[in-house]
Amino acid sequence: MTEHIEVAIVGAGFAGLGMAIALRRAGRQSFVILERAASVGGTWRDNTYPGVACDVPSHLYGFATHPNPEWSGLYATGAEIHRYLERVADTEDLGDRLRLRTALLAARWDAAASRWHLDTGSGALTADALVLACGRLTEPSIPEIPGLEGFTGPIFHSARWDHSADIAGSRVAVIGTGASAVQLLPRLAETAAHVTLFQRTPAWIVPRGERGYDAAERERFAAHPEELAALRAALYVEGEARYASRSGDAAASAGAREVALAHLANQVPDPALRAALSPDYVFGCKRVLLSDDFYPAVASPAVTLEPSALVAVDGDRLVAASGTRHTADALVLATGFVSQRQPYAELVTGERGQTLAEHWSGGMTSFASTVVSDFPNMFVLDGPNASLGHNSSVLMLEEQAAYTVRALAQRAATPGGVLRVHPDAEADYTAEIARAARTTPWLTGGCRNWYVDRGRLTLLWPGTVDAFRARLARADGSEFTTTPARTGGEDRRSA
Ligand code: N01
Repeated sequence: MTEHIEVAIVGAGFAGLGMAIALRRAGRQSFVILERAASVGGTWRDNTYPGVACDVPSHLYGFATHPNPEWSGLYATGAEIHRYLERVADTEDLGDRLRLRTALLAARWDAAASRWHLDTGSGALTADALVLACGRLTEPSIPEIPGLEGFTGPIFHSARWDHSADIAGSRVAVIGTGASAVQLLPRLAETAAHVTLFQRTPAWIVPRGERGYDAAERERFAAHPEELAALRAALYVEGEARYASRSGDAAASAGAREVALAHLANQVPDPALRAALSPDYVFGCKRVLLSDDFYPAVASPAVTLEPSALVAVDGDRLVAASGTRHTADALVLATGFVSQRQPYAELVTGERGQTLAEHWSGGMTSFASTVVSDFPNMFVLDGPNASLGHNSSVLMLEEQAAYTVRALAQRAATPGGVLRVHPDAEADYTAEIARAARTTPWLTGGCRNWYVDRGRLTLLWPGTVDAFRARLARADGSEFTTTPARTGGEDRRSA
């Protein structure tokens, strides 16, 4: 007999665990979390590059339901966040609901039984509802560069760090200057013989203001949860205020730009190097980075900045778009992720026999950033228009999980009900996003960023977290038709 559960969650990173917590709090116990890896943690399990850390303040980058007085500093390290997520899974006592080493191979809407049929690496199961919490920055983007496969030394992506490769004392080339590169470059510069940094586009970088919490502060947070809650609330307000400078408000972005340029001037005395590190596009168009040690590392004798893209590889020689050739023993690709074409979308087939990837062939769309027409009883977290450039993305997925719980309650009100979001609701929401994004720097700022797919903002939410919460609160359930399930042939059994 095929196992049947109410909700199958795919992915045990922040989103999947957040969904499980929300279901628990709503009294829904019939769920499983399928996780292809051997532990929870998602991005914080997979990214182990030197210097990996979060650029959102730690006390805001966690679940509201699981405050953590133990964070070591204003910004947590990647390993610390991974441990936090493991602790959350333990505290929530997920037990056999957490199916590790269980990859989703295919999910298909079974119209006859009105349920999802899932093939996994550990057998089949059926579910009334499917929650895709697979992450948006999981699949490394490997640039198509002639000769790359023939590079003679160790070569790996920042999110697949090869700790067995002994690159200390080597000449290392780093490709890219995004959030991952600015964190790993200063650490590599400390141990490598030399680092060559290929920068296709300079980033806007503001001071990070890193600081640790001492034992007395951590004890106080533990003893006074109200202080911790007040700190979280203050960090939230600070984060929301940042939206103006990222989204094109003239005064706010001019102020933030000045801060970034002063930071560059303070840390890079050489005018030619400073010019090479100066962005020529609007502040906020790409993710604004936080770093206190990137510029000093680039300005040090340990690093050479190549201010152009890597265009070809010939053995251990790296050819830049400028025509300059560099030699390297090891190559680190800090080249980002495939975000516009999510691999999980290939695995999911809706009621018209179309895959989610086909539905999204013109770019991701949804209603409420969470539900998609022709995919009944399906919810996507961290998918279309759910990313943020100004505040903690955990806040977004908590809102999405709350919306999903509400929708599941609506479904439950019709015995065995099937929720179908109206295509018009999806089209209207997509148009609403397009209107809100039209004049923002993400579309008009003159940069290339991973938020945009063929001229449409498909990954970033063009608003504050408050606005997202208010938008989801306005979704009153009329976006769905709810119909009773057809009688299924199989027995139902709860996990
Ligand atoms: O990736 P990216 P990332 N030659 O896509 C460059 C999150 N994150 O891993 O800008 C030279 O930003 C490419 O150049 P260009 C965060 O959301 C969060 O750094 O396209 N360069 C770019 O510089 C972030 O936004 C944290 O012109 C080449 C870089 O590769 C997201 O992850 C920490 C090239 C890719 O940058 C992705 O960040 C880390 C070539 N041939 C990451 N090809 C937190 O702290 C590509 N590039 C929360």
